This record gives sequence, C-alpha cells and structure tokens, in this order.
Amino acid sequence: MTADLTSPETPEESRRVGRRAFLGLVGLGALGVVIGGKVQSALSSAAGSGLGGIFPFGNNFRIYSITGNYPVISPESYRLQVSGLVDHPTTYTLSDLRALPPTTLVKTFQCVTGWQVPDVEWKGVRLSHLLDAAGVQSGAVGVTFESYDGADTESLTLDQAHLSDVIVAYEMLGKPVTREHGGPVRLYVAPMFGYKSLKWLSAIRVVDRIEPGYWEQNGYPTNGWLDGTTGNTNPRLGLA
Ligand SMILES: Nc1nc2c(c(=O)[nH]1)N[C@H]1C(S)=C(S)[C@@H](COP(=O)(O)O)O[C@H]1N2
Ligand SMILES: [Mo]
Repeated sequence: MTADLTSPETPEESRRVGRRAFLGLVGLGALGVVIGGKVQSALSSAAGSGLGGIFPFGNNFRIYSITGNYPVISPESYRLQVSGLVDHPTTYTLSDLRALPPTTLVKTFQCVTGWQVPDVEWKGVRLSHLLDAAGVQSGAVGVTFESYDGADTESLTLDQAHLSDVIVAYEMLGKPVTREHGGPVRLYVAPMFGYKSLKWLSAIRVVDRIEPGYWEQNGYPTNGWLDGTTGNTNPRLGLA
C-alpha cells in the first residue's frame, strides 16, 4: 500500500511535487511527506517506535503544517501562556510543565482524512490542571489555543477542556515531542480528530464564546469527535 498524498490538507502544488518526491523516497525505505514543497522524512519519528499501522513504513504519521514550515523553539526558550478569563494568568516553562503531575495516554491517533496510527503513547499535563490552577472565572465558556506558527488556532468548550484525556503534551511516541510533530509542546485532544491537537502550542486563552479555529473555518466541525471506531471512549459532551 502506498501513502495517499492527495488529502485535502495538502495544497495542490505540494501534492504534485509530493507524489514525485514520495515515489523517490520509497526506494530508500522512507515515507516522505511534503509540506510546502519540502520533503520531510518520517524516519526519525519512526525509528524505534515499534509501532505498526496501515502503511508499511513505521509510525505512519503524516506531518502537517499550515504554514509550510516548522517553528524552531528550543526547550529552554519555550513558554506557554495561560490567560483570558482567569484569576491567575500564568506563564509556564517546559520544566514547569514537567514538574506538574503527569498523565500518560495510549490511543489511536486519527486524522479526519482517514489515516490513523494505533497505540500512540503521549505524556503531558492535563489541560484541566492548568485551567484549575489559573482559576476560571464565571462567564467563561470556552478555551482558545494559539500556535507558535502564527496560523493555527483551535477551541474547546470548557466541558471538553476538562476531559481527563485532553492534555498539554511534551512527550509523544515515547520521547520528547519532535519539532515536526509540534514540539516542544503540543495539544493532544484524544477523543477528537487530529486537527484538534494543535502543534507548537503557545497560548491558552479562556474566553466567553467559542472561537472557531483554522480547520473549523475551513469546514471541519468544531466538535471534532472521533467516529467511534478508534477505541477512544469519551462522553460526547457538547454535541450540537
Ligand atoms: N500548528 C498546527 N497544528 C496542527 C496542524 C497544523 O497544520 N498546524 N495539523 C493538524 C492535523 S489536521 C493533524 S491530523 C495533526 C497531525 O499531527 P502530525 O503533524 O504530528 O502528524 O496535527 C494537527 N495540528
Ligand atoms: Mo488531520
């Protein structure tokens, strides 16, 4: 089986270049995913993961970036801001996050376009922990997320944000989240499709109305619940 690079998430130009580049890479045994004309080998993230999947090349994540490149953020310079309708606006460093009670999850990751990766291990801190520490004020209804890429945004209702398998993740596939996967820190919303798991997380804002994010403005549902075939079993809070 070959990778399908014709997902609607891949711009037309990249798709064309991508298929050519991909076919070239198959000979090398690597799965190439093209973003903005650049070929990215998934070999680094596949190495040692021990994961199987629907493609024969390793962990089978496709690397997505709206902007066509990946922000460079050193572990030392990383900052996460929690602000908005909270009593205690807070800025976390990566060490701050690592010092908080960790949560580990092993789940199937599923993109709305059809590809999935089983048994992915994630580690991070529950979003609910950060929200409780910040002290959500009355009148708040949701959370907006921002990315270091300056392009992606996401949102959750407060109920969704408090689910126990919604985490601010600093490990993925058993090691620190790599740059292409959204490191040092990304969101992982286990009960929803992959587009909710915003990469290069920079800010969490508590807000008084749901602000549809990038993918929602491009037609995906704000409540991006998985279709139930992945073994993720959260109550479907907030279904419209
Ligand atoms: N900042 C940012 N986050 C993002 C995206 C993106 O393009 N930019 N793509 C989303 C989509 S559609 C999916 S399926 C997953 C893919 O995660 P991966 O790139 O680590 O495979 O990231 C999500 N988070
Ligand atoms: Mo996706």
